[in-house]
Amino acid sequence: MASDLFEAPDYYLVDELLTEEHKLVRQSTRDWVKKEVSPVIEEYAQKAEFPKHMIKGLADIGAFGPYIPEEYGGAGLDQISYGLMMQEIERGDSGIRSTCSVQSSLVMYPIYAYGNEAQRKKYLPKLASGEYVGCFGLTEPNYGSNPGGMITNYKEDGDHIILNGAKMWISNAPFADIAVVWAKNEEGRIHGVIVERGMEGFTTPETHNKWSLRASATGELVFEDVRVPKENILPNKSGLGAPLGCLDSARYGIAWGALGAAMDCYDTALRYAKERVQFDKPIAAYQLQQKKLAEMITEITKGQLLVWRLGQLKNEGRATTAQISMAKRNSVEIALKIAREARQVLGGMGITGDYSIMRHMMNLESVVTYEGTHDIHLLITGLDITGHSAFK
Ligand code: TGC
Ligand code: FAD
Repeated sequence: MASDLFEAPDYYLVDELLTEEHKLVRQSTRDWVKKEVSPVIEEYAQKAEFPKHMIKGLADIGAFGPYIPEEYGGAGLDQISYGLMMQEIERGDSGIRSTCSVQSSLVMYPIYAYGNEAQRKKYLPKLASGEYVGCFGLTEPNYGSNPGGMITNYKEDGDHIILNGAKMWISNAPFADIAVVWAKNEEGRIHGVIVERGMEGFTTPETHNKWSLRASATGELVFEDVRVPKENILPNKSGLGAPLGCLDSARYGIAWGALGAAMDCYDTALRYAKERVQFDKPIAAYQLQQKKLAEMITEITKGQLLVWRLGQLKNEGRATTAQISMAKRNSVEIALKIAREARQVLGGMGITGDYSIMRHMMNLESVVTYEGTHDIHLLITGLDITGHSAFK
C-alpha cells in the first residue's frame, strides 16, 4: 500500500478566501481520511464491500449533517465547510462521500426541512451519530432522469398507508435502517415517506457486479403492501419539487467532492512524473506530460473558484438550481478527464490498485450519472439561459 502523501493544490491562493474555521474543518477531515480511508479503501473496493466500520468515524468528524443545526445533532457549519468536507472525503473515495451525501442531504435534509418537530427529534440525532444510516429512494426501474413519472404509490388505510412499488440504484439500501421514499398518493401527488427496516413487505436486495463505486453498497427498495404509519409522511412539502430540493443540496456537495477526486489524481500524477525517469530524464521534463499536468491544474483552479463562489451564494440563500447544476456538471467532467489523463501519466502503474487514480476514474463514471446525468445538467443550463425546455 502506497503511503498517502496528498497535498491539495492551491495555485490561486484560494485558501486566503477561507476562514480559520473552514481550514480547521478541512484539515481535520483530511487527517481522518489519511488515517482511516487511504490505508484500506483499495482493499474494500477490490472486494466490493462498503467499510461499515467507518460510519462511526464519519459521524465523529461531523460528516453526517454538517449544516444541520446542532440542536438536532448536526455540526451547524456553513455551506463552504460542508463542501470542503465532501472534497476531502471524495479525495479518499467517491463511495464514502456518497454515503455522507445521502445521509446529510438526502435523508437528514428532507427530515429537517419537510418533517415535523416529532420526526426531526426522532430521527436526526440518530442519523447524525451514525446509529441510523439512511437511504433515499427516488429512481425507479422505468423512471430515472424523469422521476416525475414514478409509479411507486400508496393508499390510505386508517392511520396507516399501504405502500407499493420499487426503487432501484439506491445507495446504502442494503444496510440502511431507514429510507426516505418518494411515492404518489391517491391523487397522484408526490410525498416523502420514512420507511423503516423491519416493516413487513419491505426488502432491500443488493445490486452486484458494479465496476464503479465498489466500496459503496447499492441496492433496490421493494415495497409489497408495506403498512407505514401516517405519522411517517413528511408533512411540510409535496410535489416533485420536494425531492428535487434535496438534490440541490446533494449536487452542491458533489460539485466540491468531485474536485477532491481530481486533486488526488493531479497530486499523484505530478509526484509520479517528477520521480519517474525515462530516456534519462524525469517524465515531468517532457512537454507532453507538462501539457497534461498544466491543463489539470488549470481546470482544478477554475473549479475551485466556481465552487467557492457557489458556496458563498448558498450561504446567502441565493444559489439557484441551475448554478448548482453547472458546478456539479463541470466538476465531474473535469475530474473524469483529469483521472483519464493522470492514469496515462503513470503508464502501466496507473492501472493498478497501488495508486488511487483508476479507482477514482471508475467511481466518477457513477458520479457523472447519478444526481442528474451530465446531459440532464446541460439541459437545465440550457433551459435557464434560453427559457426553452429541451427535456420533452
Ligand atoms: P419540472 O416541471 O421542471 O419541475 C417539477 C416541479 O419541481 C420544481 N423544481 C424544483 N424545486 C426545487 N428544487 C429544484 N431543483 C427544482 N427543480 C424543479 C419545479 O418548479 C416544479 O414545481 P411545481 O410547483 O411547478 O410543480 O420537472 P420535470 O419533470 O420537467 O423534470 C425536470 C428535471 C429533468 C430537471 C428533473 O426531474 C431532474 O433533475 N431529473 C434528474 C433526476 C435525478 O437527479 N435523480 C437523482 C436521484 S437521487 C441520486 O441519484 C442519489 S445518488 C446519491 C449518492 O450516492 O451520492
Ligand atoms: P436514464 O434516465 O434512462 O438515462 C439514460 C441516458 O439518456 C442518459 O445518458 C441520459 O442523460 C439520457 N437522457 C435521459 N433523458 C434525456 C433527455 N430528456 N434528453 C437527452 N438525454 C436524455 N437514485 C436514487 O434515487 N437514490 C440513490 O441513492 C441513487 N444512487 C445511485 C448510485 C449509483 C451507483 C448509480 C449508478 C445511480 C444511483 N441513483 C440513485 C440513480 C441515478 O440517479 C440515476 O441512474 C440517474 O438519475 C439516471 O437515471 P437512469 O440510470 O435511469 O438513466
